[in-house]
Amino acid sequence: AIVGVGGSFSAGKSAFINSLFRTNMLPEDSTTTTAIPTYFMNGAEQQLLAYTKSNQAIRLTEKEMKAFTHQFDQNYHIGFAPFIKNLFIVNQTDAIKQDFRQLAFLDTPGYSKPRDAVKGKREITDYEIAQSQLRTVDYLIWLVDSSNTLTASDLDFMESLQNPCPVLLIFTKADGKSSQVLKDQMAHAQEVLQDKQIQLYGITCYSSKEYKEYVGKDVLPKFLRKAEKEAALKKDIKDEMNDILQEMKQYVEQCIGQKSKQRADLQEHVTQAVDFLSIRSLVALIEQLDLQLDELAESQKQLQQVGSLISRAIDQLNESNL
Ligand SMILES: Nc1nc2c(ncn2[C@@H]2O[C@H](COP(=O)(O)OP(=O)(O)O)[C@@H](O)[C@H]2O)c(=O)[nH]1
Ligand SMILES: [Mg+2]
Repeated sequence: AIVGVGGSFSAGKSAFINSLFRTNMLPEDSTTTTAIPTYFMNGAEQQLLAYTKSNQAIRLTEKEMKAFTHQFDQNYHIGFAPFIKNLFIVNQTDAIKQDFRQLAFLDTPGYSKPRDAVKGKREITDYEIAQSQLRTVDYLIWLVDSSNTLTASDLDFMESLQNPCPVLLIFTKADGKSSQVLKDQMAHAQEVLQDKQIQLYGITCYSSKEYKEYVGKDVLPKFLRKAEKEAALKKDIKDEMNDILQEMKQYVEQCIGQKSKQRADLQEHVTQAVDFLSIRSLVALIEQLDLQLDELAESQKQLQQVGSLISRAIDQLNESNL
């Protein structure tokens, strides 16, 4: 099952997932957001895949991924987010340490208010990216920085998902806060959530720094155990990830179909062209398409390969656990 992790910019989503997995694979930052929706799961081997907006699948080494998500950002003040649709991270773990067998976590961009529509042309905002990705999750963990409070835009966003899944609300960065402050936060949240179209499972406070829950007692582990148990009865996480990759593969296939058709049309024009100049520009276009078709074919191979690598990593982990 997929556990979506949402919340406003800098709520502590990446730090939260890192703390659950006891890793630092996801970049934590107070200045830039995670602009790339990232699936994070356990496996016996590390696997990293980036799926680009032009439908290329690229396997990355850890160094490459870190360079992209950390240094690239710091050095050039531009993320590689504009080019990447999704990241898939299989976190290498061993059977003893492993907690999550049937759950993949989805780190989402911190949403902010949708940017005003520019006439005619409109950019897809982080808000819409987070929204579309969180619509389909099986469980939702919603994070609020305990230095702020649960806001109307948090509530609007959650309601707008129209996802009937159980929601766990967590006040993050609880370290260093007085328990009275945290209790007040929770009480306020309980109150404003009452008549909302949200399936509230519970509310708690947590410190990702200390791996520790505050005020609430084992609310988080209970929620995760419930999710894990229910997920085991539904669909295998391996199949679920393969479904997601399958969808991407189908999309790539569609692109290949379209471009092949364009190519055939151009070819047809070449045979009918009369002057040398138009033949030359048509041929140049065909060459461009050929390059794109090569890349798409390579992308299909990568998606296929990563699909089986993810499956294998999950399988091996579960076998070693029997
Ligand atoms: N003290 C403290 N700081 C935290 C905690 N979780 C996150 N932070 C800090 O809050 C900032 C934003 O965290 P990040 O996970 O990147 O937020 P995101 O934008 O929601 O993914 C970072 O500077 C983190 O170091 C926590 O539990 N305690
Ligand atoms: Mg983040």
